[in-house]
Formats: sequence, structure tokens, C-alpha cells
Amino acid sequence: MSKFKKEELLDMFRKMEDIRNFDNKINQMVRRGLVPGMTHFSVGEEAANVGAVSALGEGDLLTSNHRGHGQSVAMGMSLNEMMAEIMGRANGSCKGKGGSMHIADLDRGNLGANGIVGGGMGIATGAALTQKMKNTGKVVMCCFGDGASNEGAFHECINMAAIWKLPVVFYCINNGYGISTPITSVMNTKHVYERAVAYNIPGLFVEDGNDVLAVRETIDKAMEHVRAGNGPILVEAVTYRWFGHSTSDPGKYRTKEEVDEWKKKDPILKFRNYLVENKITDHETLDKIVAESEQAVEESVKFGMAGEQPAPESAFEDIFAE
Ligand SMILES: Cc1ncc(C[n+]2csc(CCOP(=O)(O)OP(=O)(O)O)c2C)c(N)n1
Ligand SMILES: [Mg+2]
Repeated sequence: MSKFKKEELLDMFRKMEDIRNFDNKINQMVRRGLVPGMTHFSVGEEAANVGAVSALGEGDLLTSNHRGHGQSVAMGMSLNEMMAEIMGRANGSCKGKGGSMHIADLDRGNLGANGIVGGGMGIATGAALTQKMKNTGKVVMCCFGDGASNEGAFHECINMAAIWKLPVVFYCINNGYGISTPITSVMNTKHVYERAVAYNIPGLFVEDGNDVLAVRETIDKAMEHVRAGNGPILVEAVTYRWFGHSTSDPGKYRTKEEVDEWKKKDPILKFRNYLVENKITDHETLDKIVAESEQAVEESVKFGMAGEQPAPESAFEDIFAE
């Protein structure tokens, strides 16, 4: 039986559905020319996102990367404001000036997505230094991809966080590819988490990153370690993106068989079966949650469509902190 309360499990299911429905909808909107700029989808990675972000407590902080929709939804950001932001409208979470790759919500501790691969590493490490100096007891979760683990920022920041014992969970969502490059061809260790040895910090591995509770339980352990003042930890979860790298990627470097094989390991279906088989809930209740999620995504489109384009002069606002 699960150690989590039913409401919490259903909330995790809802967030996973929200991620999928939200990104599927944006995919349609891109085709209709309603999304300026490039966008990256979290479909297929719902468990890796929700399992990790749901472990954050009040006041904890998050940094993400270019593929940040999933983490922002998991953090409880408003779908309306996210959709409007991605559409570049003034009623978006960053007033339409950030778009998909710069979604942020400081009130909720979301320090932002980032178009620079590995860019979140420095932000997370700096934010963790602040938590330590101010003795807040809060933890920073730094989400990044397998590709980012070959950036200099990865090594510099984990090294710095390790020597200063900063409260960061460095969390690698390993989807097997950095654009078209398989991680196995550019990394001389089998797993990203094994690199923790180099910094004398613990490394944890979630072999099935499509199992939301396996992710959650591992991240819970990681959070406990970090919150107790032991310094950073490196966690890796293995998952897969169902779509191309971005909207402009036809995905020629992966076979249909490979993609189909991963679709059989659908993280949402897996969680649905778990919830029903363990009699936590029934299909009817879950179907209702799916319908509510689809409805909320439709509403977010209406919200975005009703938004204005940002006024040109607003380009000069919100540049410096007061
Ligand atoms: C510093 C930098 N180098 C290269 C790029 C181009 N780029 C964008 S995403 C990406 C791959 C990132 O792969 P990974 O970190 O595994 O994340 P994923 O897209 O798989 O989620 C690259 C090379 C960039 N945005 N920033
Ligand atoms: Mg990757």
C-alpha cells in the first residue's frame, strides 16, 4: 500500500494529465501559428517531472531548462498564465516577454526555465548559497537533461555546491538524447549519477523514470539528505520524450520501433493501473480527472486568446530589480 494519501496521489495523476494535455494542445497551437518561437514538450516525461517536483515543500525552489513546461505544471503554476505566456500575450506569467523557454513564477519558487543548456545550474547553485547564508532550511531542485551533464557548468556548479555543502538536488532527467545525439555516444560512464563520485557526493538512480512513485521515493530520500545539511546530491531518472526535440525536429535519428517501445511504457497508464489495481481509486474517478484536465487546458487557450500583445514600451519594463 502506498505511503502517500489518496488526495496526494490523485493530485499527482491530475498534474501528469495536465502536462500531457497542455503540451498536446500547444502542439496543435504551433500548427495554427499561435505560438511564436520554439517550444519543447514534456510528453512522455510526466512521471519524471511530477515525481520529483511533488517532493518539494513550501518555500523550496526550482530551476529548469528549455523543456520546462512539465516542471512548471507540476509546481502548480496557473495553466492560464502559462498558456498566455507561451502565446506571447501580456496576460502571461512573464507578461508575454519570456515565452516557452523563460517561464518563471517567483511567487511559487519557480526561478525559471532557461534556453541555455546548463544555464539553470549556476542559478540553482547561487540560490542555494543564498539559502545557506540566510539559513532558510529551503532546498533548491535543479532540473536538467542528460545533454547538460556534459556542459562545463555542470561540473563547476556541482563541485562548488559540494565544497560549500549547498542545499541542492541536482536532478538529471535522462531522456537518452541531446537533440539528435544519443547520450551513450558522448559519455564515458554508463550513467550520469555515477559522476557524483567525482565530487564526493551521493548519487541516486531511478531506473524507471516512468514510474512516478519510484521517482518520488528517490527524490524524497534526496531531499531528506540535502535538507539535513549534508550538501548536494545528484539524482538521475531515465525516461523518454515522445515528440521530437522541439517543434522543428522531425526526429529522423530514432526508429519508429524505439519510440513505439517507449510509448508502451506510458507513465500515465502505468500510474492509472497502479491506482486501480491497488484499489486506491477506480477508472471512473480517473476518467473524470482526465475530463477536468482537458477542460482546464481548453480554458487556458481561451484565456491566452483573450490576452493582448505586449505593448512595445513594455520591453523597457521589469529589466532591473527594484
Ligand atoms: C549552451 C548551449 N549549447 C547548445 C544549445 C542548443 N541546445 C538546445 S537543447 C540542446 C540539447 C539538450 O539536451 P538535454 O540537456 O539532454 O535536454 P533534452 O532536450 O533532452 O530535454 C542543445 C544542444 C543551447 N541551447 N545552449
Ligand atoms: Mg536529453
